[in-house]
Amino acid sequence: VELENALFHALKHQEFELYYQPQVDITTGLIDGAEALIRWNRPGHGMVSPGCFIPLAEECGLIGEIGDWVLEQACAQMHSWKAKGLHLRVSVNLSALQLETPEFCHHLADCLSRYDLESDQLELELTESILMKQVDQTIQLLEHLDQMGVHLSIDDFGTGYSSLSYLKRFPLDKLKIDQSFVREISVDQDDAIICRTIISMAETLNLKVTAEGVEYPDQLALLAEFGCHQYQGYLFSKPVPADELARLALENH
Ligand code: G
Ligand code: G
Ligand code: MN
Ligand code: NA
Repeated sequence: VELENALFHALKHQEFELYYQPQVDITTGLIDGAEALIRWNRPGHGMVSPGCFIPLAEECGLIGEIGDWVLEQACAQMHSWKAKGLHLRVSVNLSALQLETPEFCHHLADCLSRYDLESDQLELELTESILMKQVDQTIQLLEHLDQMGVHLSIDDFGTGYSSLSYLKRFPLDKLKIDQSFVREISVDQDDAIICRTIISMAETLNLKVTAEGVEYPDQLALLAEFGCHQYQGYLFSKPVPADELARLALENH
């Protein structure tokens, strides 16, 4: 309960901040997007990881407001980057409860238009468990988002239970290979095969692939060989504050 109150307080007193991790085009080596990752600068506690407080926010019903704040903040950031000549696509992580809110699409469209953004500048990251929850309803919703022009990706891909037949039915743009498969890609033959298989399946389904958690050049070299499009990871940069991301993107062009 104490933590719950602290979360509520954090929303009101702007203790949240979005960090951004570059997404790098493997062929060109250029930054072509960034994933927004929320941080909580809790007074007296330092930076608190979302792994700790997002599950709690989901339980206590604050995830709706936090999710709205994240969308608003990400759009405001893209707007201000645009003014500096930086056209970066930002991807935002969603919780299941956000998608279930009836006004979600409306709120999203409103946010994009208030900040004068094209909808294809925004990407939404969904997990397999979100997608598999109520498949038919989810497909309808995703089709609406797809028609709006928003990009859709599956986060932590490979760790859930999505069936291939459903994958084909969702209007997706991208799969993000979970970092657990990337970690030992150069030493574990099974992980290498899993990555290669995801990439070739994605090609068949006309989806882009982002590899997550890339820390070493030999991991990147294998992913490049398998035809992976994009990567994120400490090899290029950890998640950084918005100004730092802008600096990285401007010097990398
Ligand atoms: O950045 P870090 O690796 O600590 O993130 C931990 C987890 O928190 C990841 O699973 C990530 O998807 C999740 N996360 C980060 N930011 C957000 C957010 O804005 N909304 C939701 N729902 N999850 C987030
Ligand atoms: O679940 P999701 O993929 O949204 O969460 C991404 C998480 O992975 C974030 O907490 C981010 O800080 C973390 N992360 C990003 N790059 C790397 C990396 O190269 N290595 C490791 N171990 N974690 C990473
Ligand atoms: Mn993510
Ligand atoms: Na992920």
